[in-house]
Amino acid sequence: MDSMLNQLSSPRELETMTEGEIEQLAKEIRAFIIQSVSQTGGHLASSLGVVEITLALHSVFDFSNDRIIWDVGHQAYAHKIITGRMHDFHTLRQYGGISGFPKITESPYDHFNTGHSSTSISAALGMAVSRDLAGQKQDVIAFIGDGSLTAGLAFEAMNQAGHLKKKMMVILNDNEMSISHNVGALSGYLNQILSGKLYNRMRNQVEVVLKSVPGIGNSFIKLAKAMEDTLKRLFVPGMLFEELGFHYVGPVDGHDYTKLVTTLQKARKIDGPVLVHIKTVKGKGYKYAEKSPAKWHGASPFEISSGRTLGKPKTVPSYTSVFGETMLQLAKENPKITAITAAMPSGTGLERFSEHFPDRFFDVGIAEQHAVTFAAGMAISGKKPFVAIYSTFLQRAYDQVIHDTCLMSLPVVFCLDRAGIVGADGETHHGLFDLSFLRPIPNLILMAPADENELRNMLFTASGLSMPAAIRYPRGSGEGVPLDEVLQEIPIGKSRVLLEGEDAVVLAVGPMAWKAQRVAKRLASEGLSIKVIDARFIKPLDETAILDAVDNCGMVITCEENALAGGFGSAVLELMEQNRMLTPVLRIGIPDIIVHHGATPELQDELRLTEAHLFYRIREFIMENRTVRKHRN
Ligand SMILES: Cc1ncc(C[n+]2csc(CCOP(=O)(O)OP(=O)(O)O)c2C)c(N)n1
Repeated sequence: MDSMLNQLSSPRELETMTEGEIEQLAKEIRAFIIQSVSQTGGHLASSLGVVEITLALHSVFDFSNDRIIWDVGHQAYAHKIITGRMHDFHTLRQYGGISGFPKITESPYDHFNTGHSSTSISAALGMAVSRDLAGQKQDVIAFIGDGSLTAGLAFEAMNQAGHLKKKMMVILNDNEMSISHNVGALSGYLNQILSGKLYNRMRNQVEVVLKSVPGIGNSFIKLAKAMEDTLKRLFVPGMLFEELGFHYVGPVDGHDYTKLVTTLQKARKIDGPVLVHIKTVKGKGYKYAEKSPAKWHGASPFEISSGRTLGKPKTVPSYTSVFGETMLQLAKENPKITAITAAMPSGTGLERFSEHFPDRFFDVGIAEQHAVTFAAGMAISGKKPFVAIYSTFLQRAYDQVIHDTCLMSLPVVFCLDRAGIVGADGETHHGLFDLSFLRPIPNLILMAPADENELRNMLFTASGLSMPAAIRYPRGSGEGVPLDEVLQEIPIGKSRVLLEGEDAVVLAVGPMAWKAQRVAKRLASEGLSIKVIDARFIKPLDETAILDAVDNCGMVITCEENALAGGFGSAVLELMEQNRMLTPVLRIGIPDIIVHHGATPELQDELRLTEAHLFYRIREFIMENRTVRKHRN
């Protein structure tokens, strides 16, 4: 017999399915997700946790017309599978394949692109307002996790939604996990919310007990009644949301399909903002993911039976792990050092730091803006905070970097992991803009290590600075270079020469510097003598070294994995313009396009950033300009 999943041709068919059929379908969807992600890698645990609620939502609503915004969007695999993308699932997150996140260009069932967290309620409210202005009728739903709810953005949206009183629904998927365990007072609050029934039962029991105490019982009950409002605040489920203007429903078992359907049907009738609180198990249905949901939040290809990750073990340490180890070393020597993450203790490599220095480590939740200003508060009070945030997520905290840190020149160190192309997560996650958005900020020292040893030395250098600094480094393995045992201070604004040459100079940022050095060595066999400089500093630039090299070599090539607009190459052009230099320049970097998802080498190939491309691009540029020069002479 054909499987339920194979037979499903439209989500509308869910409405007429029996409970048993839905149960079977949920099982098949889970098996399909596990099978598929074991091959491609992807966000496993979050998607496994929301299968029943996804089916219930599609049964009650019709998302060819109604709207749903999946917050972050990493949990939307079941939604993708039942909305026509099952047969493309083997291409998930692959070059040219379907995205790991909702994409409005991919399906009419995806209504808003996501990837960064906590945007869903704002977007849903905007849609609800537009709907009403247009006199339309769709239902609008924001689906948000308890982790994503920790961001200020989500609360800003609820604040306005409670005020506007537009008809909209928020589904709060509470699995007590962000990527790691969810943190903070809100998470504690969600844990304490009792069901309505439980509240009533507790209240009745208290009454019975008090009445049975001779003398004080009745008068105490009167007092308690007078304090009802206060007591309610303690016991009524979801009071926080009620006070924000939402009608609170829940908590509901997020794996009980029938209960979910009746709850959604009732909630749908409420005219105004309603929040449905569901409790789910992250990783549901795959024992390894249920046991270690943080580890299985994002999975590399794996063997299903053992949960073992496939592929060769990495021999060269990643930038992330070198960062984590160096932070530990620095913190042992300098008690002023603190470390801050916005819900990414493992992704940023700070887990060991958190174990060794629990008092000096802070996971602030998904709250990048707060993370930065919180660090600034520590810095102005004599601490040396290191804020570890992926390049793409620091975009959230731009004003805090400028207004709360750099304008006061506070000694915060921004550690930007995942700078450059990140691969399978795609357009929302590439770190392609940080050089452009950080470069104009006064007082900020901006560095990029060419290898993991330089990362260590830059961290050490930054630890001694009395002003703000940012260090950007890529995802994945380092260059495999030996690590200095004794950390070296790097003079601020000083580059280093990786190769001497006379025909042209390559000025490169980050690991592009070693790439360029290898390319230049190959070009030497074609008779071209190319100087290669590891810029190290994007700000301040090593002006003397750059101007000398430009003067001596006569042709300049800049290399960076950052947007060409406003990046390192732009900085070099500005320097040349200030010095009236008309030397030919080739800027290699990311053009003004959206870089999609795929394996990093494939994307680098498309963007002509691989060593092979650099070889031809640099050779062509030198040849062209030599011919022009000959003609002029
Ligand atoms: C602004 C931003 N910061 C950090 C992240 C990285 N991130 C992706 S998912 C996630 C946890 C989300 O937790 P939750 O919303 O509870 O969803 P769950 O995975 O538990 O289903 C984090 C921190 C992000 N996507 N966006």
